[in-house]
Amino acid sequence: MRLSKYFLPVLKETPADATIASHRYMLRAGMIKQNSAGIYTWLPLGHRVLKKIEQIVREEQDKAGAIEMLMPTIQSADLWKETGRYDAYGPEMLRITDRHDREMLYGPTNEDMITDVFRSFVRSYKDLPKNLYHIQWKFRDETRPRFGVMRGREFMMKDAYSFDLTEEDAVKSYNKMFTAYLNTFARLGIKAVPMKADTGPIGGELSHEFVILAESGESEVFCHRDLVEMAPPGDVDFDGDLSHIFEERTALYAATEEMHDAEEFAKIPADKQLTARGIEVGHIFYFGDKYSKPMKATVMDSDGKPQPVMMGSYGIGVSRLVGGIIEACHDENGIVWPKSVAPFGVGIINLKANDEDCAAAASDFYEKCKAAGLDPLYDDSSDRGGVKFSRMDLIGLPYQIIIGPRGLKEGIVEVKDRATGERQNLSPDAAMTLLTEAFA
Ligand code: 5CA
Repeated sequence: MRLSKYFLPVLKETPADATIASHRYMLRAGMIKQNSAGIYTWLPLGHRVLKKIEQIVREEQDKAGAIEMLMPTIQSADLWKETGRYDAYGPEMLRITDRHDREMLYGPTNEDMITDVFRSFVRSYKDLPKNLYHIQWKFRDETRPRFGVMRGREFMMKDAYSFDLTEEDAVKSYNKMFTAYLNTFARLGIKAVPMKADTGPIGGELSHEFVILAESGESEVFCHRDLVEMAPPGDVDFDGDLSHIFEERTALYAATEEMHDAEEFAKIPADKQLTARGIEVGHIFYFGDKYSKPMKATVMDSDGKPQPVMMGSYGIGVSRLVGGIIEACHDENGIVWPKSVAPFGVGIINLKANDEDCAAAASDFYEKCKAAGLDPLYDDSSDRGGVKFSRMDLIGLPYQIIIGPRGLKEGIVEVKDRATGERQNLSPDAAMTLLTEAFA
C-alpha cells in the first residue's frame, strides 16, 4: 500500500480523555474513531489488525475441532424468557422493540440462541461431541465503557459452545478449548495466564479467565510466577487426552480478584508469589445443563432415554485484544506490533520523495516486498523526514526500511527493527533477505 493512496488519519495531539497507552495510540495512529460512548468505527489500519487477530483465533478454533457458523446480532426476547435470563440480565442488555411491538435485543452473548439451534437439529448422542462457534459483534450497555476498545459497548467476540452427553465428556471439550486458547494467545504474541474465575451471568462452576498481565489492567490478579513463563502446548492431538495440559497449569495457583484465596496463595514460596493487574482477554465456562434443561435440549442416550446435553461456552474478546496486545507491546514512541498481527509487515520510508533516484529505488523495493508477500506500507508522501519517522514508529510495523540519497550512492538502505531499535546498513538485496527470513 502506498501511503498517498491509503487512509491513515494520524492525530498530532494526544486525545485528552484517553488515559491508557492503547487507547491513546489507537486514536493517534488512526486505527479507530469513537462514534458514541463505547462504540467505534474501525478505520483501515485498526481493521487490518482486527482481521488478523480474528483469523488466528479462527485457525486455532478449527484445529481444535470447533465448527464455524454465524448467528445474528439481533435476537428475539422469547429464547431469553425460556432460560429466565431476560429479566436476570438487567440493564446491561440493550432491549429493542420492533414495529410489531415484538421484544428484541442486541445479543450480549449467545448461549440461549445456540441451545435453540442445537435442539432444532440434534437428536442422538451419536452426533456428539459438537462444538459450534461464531465471531460476531456483541452489545453490552456497560455502566462505564472506557479505555477505548478494551471495555466497549459494541465489541467483537469469538464465542464457542460445546455439547456433550456426559459431564466427563464435557470436561474433555473444556480441555480442548483450554489448550486451543494457550496456543491462540501465544500466536498473537502475548502471554495470557489461565486463572480460576467467577462465572457471573453465564453461570456454572468451572471457569477460567485468560489474563494478560499489564499495569493498566482493570482488576487485580494473583498467581505463581512460573505459570507466566510456561511454553504453549503447540501441536497436539485434539482427539487425544489433553488433561495433562490442563492439570500442569491448574496445579499452580492463579486466581482473579473474586476467586482469590489468601491462605492458598500464602503456600506459594514468597519469591514465586506474583500480584499484578490483569486484562481479561478470554473466558471459558462449563455450566452443564443450565440452558439445556429449561430449553429441553435433549439427546437420546444409548438406552434411548432423553438426556439434557452438557454444555460449556468459550469466549475470546477479539476487539479487546487489539487494545490488550498494545498494552503489552508498546514503548514511548508508539505501538510495537508482534509480527503475527501487525497491520503491515514492513514500512518503507522514502526520505526524499522528489528525488528521482530515491523514488525509483523505494518503488522498486516496495514492488519486491509486495511480490514476496511482505505486505509493505510505502510512505511516498512529501512530509519531512522527522514526521515520517515518528509516524512509522507510532504505527509500530515490525521493520522499517529507510531509503535516502546518501545511502543510495553507496548502494545501501537502512533497516530498523522497531522492537529493539537496532539499525543496520544493508544492500537492498540483503535487506530483502533479512525481511523474508524474519517473516518465514
Ligand atoms: N458467552 C460467554 C463465553 S462465549 C461470554 O460471554 N463470556 S464473557 O462475558 O466472559 O465474554 C467473553 C470475552 O469477551 C471476555 O473475556 C472479554 O475478553 C470480552 N469482553 C467482554 N465484555 C467486553 C466489553 N465490554 N468490551 C470488550 N470486550 C469484552
